[in-house]
Amino acid sequence: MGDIRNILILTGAGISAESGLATFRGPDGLWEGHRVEDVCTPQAFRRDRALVQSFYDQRRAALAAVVPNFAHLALARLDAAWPGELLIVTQNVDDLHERAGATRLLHMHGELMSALCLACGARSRWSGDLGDGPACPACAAAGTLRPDIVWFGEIPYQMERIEAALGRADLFVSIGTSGAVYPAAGFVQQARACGAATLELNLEPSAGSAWFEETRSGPAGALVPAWVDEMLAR
Ligand code: BV8
Repeated sequence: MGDIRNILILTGAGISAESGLATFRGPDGLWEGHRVEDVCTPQAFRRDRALVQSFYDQRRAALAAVVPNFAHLALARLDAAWPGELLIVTQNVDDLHERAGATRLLHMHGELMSALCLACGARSRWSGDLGDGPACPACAAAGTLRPDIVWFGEIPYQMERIEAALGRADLFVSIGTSGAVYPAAGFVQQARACGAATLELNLEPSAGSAWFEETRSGPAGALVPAWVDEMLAR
């Protein structure tokens, strides 16, 4: 691996698994509780608002009972110490990266702890339920708040910022994602096309493993701290 200054790190549900949050496609996957079409599309929200609101209300409430794991803490340590550019692009909607101390971070698929107003478009920090139709903090309209989550068919947040970072990256690292959902699953190809080195840290090979120059298999709680130690020793 040549000289590395700019790092882009993509994370998925696998990095939060050891904190006790279910992944989407594992044996206990969230989706198995629901068909994805029933809870993760705008159509589902229009068809059964109460079901979708309660699905996200339950997940938002569950955050209070979990804490960041060694993988989140190691990435925050790298974020604080790395002198070059570093950006954590997470597909996760939990707040564990922030709670571990990461700052150079963006949620491309939104956040459980944020509510989006269908009336005024404002995004507000939110920790309670949305199912009971609370008023929007910005425009006071009642019953217009939806989860600030990017559903299938919706455009992920901050794509321009992500594309720009991919173009500058010397190293692209993917942690705990199955590579099942686009555009995130295509980032490794874009990074390679721009000359970045590529590394996958995952419990098992993912759909995109063949695109990575190096893949390491194991739990993120062990692989990520070891990798961060390597980077900070360079
Ligand atoms: C868009 C928020 C246009 C919701 C999510 C046909 C072909 C290609 C694409 C499409 C197609 N038809 C439709 C599309 C587009 C579609 C898509 O990709 N569909 C797929 C299903 C084919 N995508 C979209 O609609 C996206 N929008 O395309 O807009 C556009 C694009 C660009 C520019 C302009 C316009 C929007 C998709 C967003 C959906 N929202 N999440 C919520 O959280 O409730 S998706 C959700 O699943 C995640 O956010 C993540 O992105 C995705 C995959 O989940 P993972 O995080 O990877 O988790 P998973 O369970 O799958 O895997 C866990 C991994 O961890 C496993 O590999 C496992 O081995 C590993 N692991 C487990 N334990 C550990 C571990 N690893 C380490 N340690 C452990 N302990």
